[in-house]
Amino acid sequence: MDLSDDIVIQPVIEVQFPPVVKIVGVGGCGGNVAQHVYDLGLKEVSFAVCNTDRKALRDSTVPVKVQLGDGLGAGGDPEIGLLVAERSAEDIRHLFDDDPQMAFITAGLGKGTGTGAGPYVAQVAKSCEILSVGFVCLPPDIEGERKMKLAMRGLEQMRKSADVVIVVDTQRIFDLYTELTIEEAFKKADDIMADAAKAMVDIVTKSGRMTIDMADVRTALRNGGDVVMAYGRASGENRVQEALSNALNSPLLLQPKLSGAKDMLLNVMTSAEGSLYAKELKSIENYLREKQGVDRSTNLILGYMLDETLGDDVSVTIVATGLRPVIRDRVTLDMETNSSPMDSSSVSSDPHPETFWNLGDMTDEEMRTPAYDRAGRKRI
Ligand SMILES: Nc1nc2c(ncn2[C@@H]2O[C@H](COP(=O)(O)OP(=O)(O)OP(=O)(O)O)[C@@H](O)[C@H]2O)c(=O)[nH]1
Ligand SMILES: [Mg+2]
Repeated sequence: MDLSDDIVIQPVIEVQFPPVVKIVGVGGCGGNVAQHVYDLGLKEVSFAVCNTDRKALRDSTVPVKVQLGDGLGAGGDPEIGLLVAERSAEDIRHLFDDDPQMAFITAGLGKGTGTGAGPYVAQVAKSCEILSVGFVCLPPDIEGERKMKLAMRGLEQMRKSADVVIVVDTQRIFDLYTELTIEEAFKKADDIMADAAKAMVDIVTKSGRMTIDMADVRTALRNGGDVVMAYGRASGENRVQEALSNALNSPLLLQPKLSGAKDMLLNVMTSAEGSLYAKELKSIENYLREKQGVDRSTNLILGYMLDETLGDDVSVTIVATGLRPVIRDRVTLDMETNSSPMDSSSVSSDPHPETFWNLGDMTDEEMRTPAYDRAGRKRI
């Protein structure tokens, strides 16, 4: 008998899995952050950039690009940023055709494109049933009060549009790292974004004894508001405490402590060789209770997974919701109340109720209708 009669050779089918995370950079800053993370070559992450600035799009090596408007910029006006994004609604929707589980929409707030179009893109991701994370950078003091005010309004808008928001305060980076060049300082913000994306990919792709899966992440983050995502790694006798403190004592975290967190995902990873000891688990609990003031009201989801690249190290990733960032303690932003120190929750009321600032309440149908039609006027 000819052996080949019985053997059915299956064709090799290449299965393309959707990426875990998509990073969409909106505007100049957003595009820079996305570019930096793209250059790191992370697995399971797809990338796109949207901008009103054709030059910036031309210079980007991120493979998917959406030009908003005529390509000549938004002139620092968030309403223009929003209008041109609405006109490109279909292109923006197609950005999510690769069906990621989570999308980070990254934008610098205070000018036109990121502030206006960033929340819109975040809302589109959310309307596609993708967990939508806004990752925003606030302007440094030197750019003045007007930019900061616009930024705070953009932040409120992002809070309405995305499931959760991570805030990076660029001025804080400049204050802390006075000896760094501007480029190096910006890279600090880029690194926070990269760590957050990597942490999410690890959570979803690694396996282990106690896994956290995407459903857990969704439960914790759906409409979770402001979120802390922190990552730390350490080795040695006190590796667990040190990894936790590397993650949580970062001066760039705008939430001073985790006490009061609503939901918390805590993912611990080691290699099989460097496995976690029971006493180390106890010291994690002690650290969170004693040093961070986390009590039993926080819904803690614990994961323990294996990553063979870690050797003797332990890594911890913490994602906590329900903690408002403390944004600045020296800039007075609310002219009416003159209140300082300022928490971002005290942003004053909305001067443009008909357009930009009401995006969060829009229906899907309204999202596809340009604002100039909704408001009965043409701006551009
Ligand atoms: N952290 C960080 N902030 C940046 C970067 N580039 C710009 N910014 C800040 O982000 C804010 C918004 O700036 P851009 O992103 O350039 O503005 P845009 O969204 O392109 O808006 P228009 O140019 O008006 O269309 C400003 O306050 C900048 O200081 C960057 O690479 N990293
Ligand atoms: Mg720009």
